[in-house]
Amino acid sequence: MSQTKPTASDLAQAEASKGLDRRRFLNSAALAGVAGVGLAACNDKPASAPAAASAPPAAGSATAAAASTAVSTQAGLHPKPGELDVYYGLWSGGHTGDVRVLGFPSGRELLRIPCFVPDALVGWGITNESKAVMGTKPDGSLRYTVGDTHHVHASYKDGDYDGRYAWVNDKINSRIARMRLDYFVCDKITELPNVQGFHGIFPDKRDPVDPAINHTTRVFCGGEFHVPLPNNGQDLDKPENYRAMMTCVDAESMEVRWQVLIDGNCDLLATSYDGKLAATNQYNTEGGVKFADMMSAEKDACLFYNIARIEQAVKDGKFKTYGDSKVPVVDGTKKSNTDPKTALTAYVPVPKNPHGVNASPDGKYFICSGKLSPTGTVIELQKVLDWFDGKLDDVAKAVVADVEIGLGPLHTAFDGRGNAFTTLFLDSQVVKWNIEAAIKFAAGDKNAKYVVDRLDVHYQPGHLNASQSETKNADGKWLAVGCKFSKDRFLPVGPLHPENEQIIDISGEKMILTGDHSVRGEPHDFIIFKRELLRPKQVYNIDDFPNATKDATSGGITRNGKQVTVKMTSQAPSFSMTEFRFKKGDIVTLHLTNLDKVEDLTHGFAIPKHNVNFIVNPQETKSVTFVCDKPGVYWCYCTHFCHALHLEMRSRMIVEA
Ligand code: K7E
Ligand code: CUA
Ligand code: CA
Repeated sequence: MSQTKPTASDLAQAEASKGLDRRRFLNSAALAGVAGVGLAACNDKPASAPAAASAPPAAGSATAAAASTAVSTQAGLHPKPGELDVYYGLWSGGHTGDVRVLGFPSGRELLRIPCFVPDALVGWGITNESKAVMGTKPDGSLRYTVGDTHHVHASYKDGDYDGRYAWVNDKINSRIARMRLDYFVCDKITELPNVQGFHGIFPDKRDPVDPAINHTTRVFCGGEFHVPLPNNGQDLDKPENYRAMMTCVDAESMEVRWQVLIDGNCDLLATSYDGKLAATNQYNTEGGVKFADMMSAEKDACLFYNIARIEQAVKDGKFKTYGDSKVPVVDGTKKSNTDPKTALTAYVPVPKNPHGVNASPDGKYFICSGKLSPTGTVIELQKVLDWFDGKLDDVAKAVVADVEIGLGPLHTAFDGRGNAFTTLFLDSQVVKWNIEAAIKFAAGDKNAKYVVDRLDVHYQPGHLNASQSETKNADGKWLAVGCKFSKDRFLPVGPLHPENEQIIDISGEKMILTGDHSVRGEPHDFIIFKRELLRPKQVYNIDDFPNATKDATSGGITRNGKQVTVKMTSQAPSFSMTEFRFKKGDIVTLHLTNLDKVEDLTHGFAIPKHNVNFIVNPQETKSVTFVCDKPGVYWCYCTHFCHALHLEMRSRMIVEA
């Protein structure tokens, strides 16, 4: 025990002794940001009874989870040395622009998959291959070096993940990245036209028309910010002409298939298990550009897209294009879609400024969170389909429950046993509630106790997700919660705190908090799924690389004027060339093939003073292009520990004047 350095708990105690109530302080700080914009209730509950004050009447029996001393007995929580995790987690990295791979339930970080932003470990943004994926300017430099990933989702087959792909959004530059889940690498990035603030993303789960196609073929992308169309300097001061769109991208080709012009700002996105519907939760259906204008209407919408009808409209030529984009855009605005028989879209009214829409694993419901309203809204998908079929007179009747669950509800996960788990940002809690009981309560049965449990989390949770929650095989074992503020939960490291990804055992009636995992900022959404759904490969197939050098003797240097091509190999502990010579002004493209076939035998290749470093995994080929502008000797060396003679693994690059 240290007598000199304060620990985090010392600090917490010191603060508590100053009379500062941490939980209440956090709540009032968070509330300050939304004061005066119509928040439905005021949270002034005492810290000792966190569940009581904000609980709706129906939650009378819910007890304060802080009092719980239950201990999780589920297997896998603390894997012993050498034991593997049971689940993979794919985490968005936020504005680090990457995707993180975590093992669960241990919470161990296994890998970061660079997508939109350069990565120094693997040389993403340095190699020619990664630059081609990321996109370059005419001079060969990267078009963008910033990104903001929020939502990561994987491809489906038969309602569960098939281990082929995952997709993630870049909110800053409206790009979608695809990752191959066999090699855990980003292989394609597409920039979406006509939109800004691409936020929600979700693959379809089966084809809307062809029942034989029971896997993902499209990925839907919600555009959040309103922009002029085309956004080329016109209509700058006519916000009434600004619009957002929902975009459909082909899962295989990654080409943009079509877009839908809509009212409001798309936030999150969900897709139905039957493939027929996608939905975005819309805020700012008022179309305001100023803060107060965006919150003036009492209701916003959960906006449903009839995918088959939209694609028929595109086929029938009922679309426009904007600016330089050739992408067909159909009209999904509210005023053009009032006749259910022909409507492409349906605007289901939900309390204002919703955040988050999630599909229940039984395929029946979409749940929208209120954010500014303390409610969860349950929408029955069959009723939305009935409206499109002319069998329901008012689409608002698709809402089968709109129940109070707590302050600042954002995102919802499921246990596959009929329960929903929603993050309460302002209450710093997760609320567990039963969907069928909520529907009964909404139908008038005031004895229906829909709130099952509440648990304090630390602090201000954004996304949460449960193991397998976004598949029809939700297994109700673990719940992870991405807490946006970690405050006192970890050793202080200066002003920038890590996020706190907490893990909760949800196998029983009561939730049990089992772990805090610090993560580098700034993850948002994530998915957790069984490890057996993936079949990762640890060695590449050399034939997949057209520029591979297949043995150590067949490489070499070829010159065409100032353009020089080097083909070389690595095999522990040496490179196939120990020396190469260039002339000042040469433009060199160097292809490096790693001939090692042994799993885990990765080499690096760094060239001092030339801004080059990258790795090659077993049987992989990568290339870099650089200019020899400074005569001298440069020791190229292996940066990735590979062998007892790793330090000796180098080549002498000579640049003659
Ligand atoms: Cu709630 Cu971008 Cu999914 Cu963040 S969003 S938390
Ligand atoms: Cu090769 Cu280190
Ligand atoms: Ca934070």
